Amino acid sequence: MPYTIDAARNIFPSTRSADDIPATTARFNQLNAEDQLALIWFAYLEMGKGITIAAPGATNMQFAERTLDAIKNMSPLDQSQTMCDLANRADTEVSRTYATWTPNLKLGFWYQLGEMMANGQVAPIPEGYKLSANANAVLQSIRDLESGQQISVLRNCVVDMGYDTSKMSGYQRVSEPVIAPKSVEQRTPVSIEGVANDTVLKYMNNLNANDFDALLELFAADGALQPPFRKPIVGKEAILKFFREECQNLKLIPERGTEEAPEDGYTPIKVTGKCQTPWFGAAVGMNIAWRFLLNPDGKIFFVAIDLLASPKELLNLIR
Ligand code: 45D
Repeated sequence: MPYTIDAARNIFPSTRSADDIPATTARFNQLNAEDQLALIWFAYLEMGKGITIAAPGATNMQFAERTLDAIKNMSPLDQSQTMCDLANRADTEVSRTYATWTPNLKLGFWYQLGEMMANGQVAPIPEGYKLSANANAVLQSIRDLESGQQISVLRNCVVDMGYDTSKMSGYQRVSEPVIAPKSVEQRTPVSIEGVANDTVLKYMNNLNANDFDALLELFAADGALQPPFRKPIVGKEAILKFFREECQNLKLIPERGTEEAPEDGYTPIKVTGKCQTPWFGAAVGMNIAWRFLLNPDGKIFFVAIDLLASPKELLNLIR
């Protein structure tokens, strides 16, 4: 019987992902807007002592520029209100514009707002702001996470803000420009202890080179990719859109893996290792598992990317 995507999601079921991330995100989303903004501010300040975030490039921010300027020109009261509206997912012009942006644009926008809050151009979190007991508990949970999990929670919080796109019609999604793939001389091929499979190696190398067209060739027509804590993205067109919007300049550092015997022609392969985001570079290495299922033609029928519960999981290659 050929595999379904639902069945494929369960390959290597002993893989433990970092469930604290969705749990903490859900608790954050229960807080009121003032608490949300203040909590992120405090978390961001504390994290900033240990790791530096890379400023987004100017070309990448051109789409958020008008909104940032509009906020800069508001009264401090309106600035605070605008930020609360974003956290409340209120129906305002700024919240609607924000909702059309890709995650990286949303992060870059908040990066700039944070700078402006620090230098006095935008209303800061009031001095002496006291978090509610619930908000304090969420902040403590974030402190207790490893850094790769902390930045994942922050990213989730930012991505969830703004008006609900499902209530908007006829809008155009706004994303950063797509950069050219790395030239052949600039590429450094990966090697994976225990895995020599060509499709898997090419997956890593093409993603590291931003070569999304070549990467897409590795997928089956009905193939799917499941990002951490998300539903599978199904079909080549949707996968290419995802790569262009959310996967530029990632660094995949696979370490080891295992290739199982095919079942009905479908080969399960698990790889573990690190992944770096351009926002934090080598300062934050996220512990990742890739769970591949290749079809009888050697194409990717399914791949799940999991953020692992702990570094110990990097050694878990059992079925
Ligand atoms: O509200 O193989 C203030 C895939 C206070 C692709 C603020 C992948 C007020 C396939 C501080 C101003 C992508 C799935 C806010 C692999 C306020 C594949 C600002 C995995 C919000 C491996 C806050 C990739 C700010 C992965 C500026 C796992 C926060 C990538 C900034 C993971 C937070 C990337 C930032 C992650 C977080 C990036 C920049 C988790 C970035 C996180």
